[in-house]
Amino acid sequence: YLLHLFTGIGLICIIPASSSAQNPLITNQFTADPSARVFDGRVYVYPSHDIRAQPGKGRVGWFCMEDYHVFSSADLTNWTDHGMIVSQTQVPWADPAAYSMWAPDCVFRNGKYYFYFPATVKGEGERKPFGIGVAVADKPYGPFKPQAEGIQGVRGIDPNVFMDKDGQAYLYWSQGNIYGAKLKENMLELATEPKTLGELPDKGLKEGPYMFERAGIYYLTYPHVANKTERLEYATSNSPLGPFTFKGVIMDESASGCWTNHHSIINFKNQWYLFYHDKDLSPSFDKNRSIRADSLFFEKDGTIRKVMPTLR
Ligand code: FUB
Repeated sequence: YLLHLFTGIGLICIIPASSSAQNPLITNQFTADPSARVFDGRVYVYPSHDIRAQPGKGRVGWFCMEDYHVFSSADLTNWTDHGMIVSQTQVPWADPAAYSMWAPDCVFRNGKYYFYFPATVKGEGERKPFGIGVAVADKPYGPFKPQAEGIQGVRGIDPNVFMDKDGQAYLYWSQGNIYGAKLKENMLELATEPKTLGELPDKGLKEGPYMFERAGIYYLTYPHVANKTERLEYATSNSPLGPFTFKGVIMDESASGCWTNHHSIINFKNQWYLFYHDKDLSPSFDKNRSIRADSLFFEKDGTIRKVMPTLR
């Protein structure tokens, strides 16, 4: 059962976990591309929201997303759906009928929450490029106000923002390859020219970047089509903009039932976790995905042990 509560912000839905199931984390809708963050002792997950395309609504057989929800949990078991936070019809620069609200991210800085999302730019003819926009809120669950324009100088998908210890913020995104740049203090503009990040595998689509730092090592993690479907890989550097050196695989392609995989990595209560997705609630259609989480471990030398998905 689901418990719905009306609040000043929107419809909140508390999703009780069943007694034993851990994965998938969310069962009241399809979710994908989970960007997990820890804010004030709770885990907030900002996923894509897959729906089923129909004639006249998205491209049948393809990804179809019109909005975003945010979910939170204090224990990674009981999740609250805080409701819709941004919709394609609220973004002034985005095509309001493109159904292309792909993988987002959210970070906290100077008392504000900055939500980064890709969407199709309206009015650019047949090319239909993706841009990346920002919506700003005072709370991690909104209300979020989308900026009037997308980030200038960025075309691509899968935004990820990394806040370094010195307070410098970096934006990463993908457009076939992975790009990165410094963000200005306002979190809304690039401070440097976009650049590629070093010695990543040169063949095969790389997307979904996620950056984190541990013990002075910067980890650039990303899905890569090394063979037929995506696997999660990582590269390391001593600097957030590289050059990065390829290190290995975090999750094999054979571990996933989807063509895509997309992830984030957090430390919560002294345990590292990998958030990723599969198609648990839609076994026969891998564009209707569901998010999962599993523990992640480091070896003594800083390398990442491969994660094997668990369902319970
Ligand atoms: O969810 C749509 C796209 O699929 C994402 O942007 C990619 O990372 C892949 O997961």
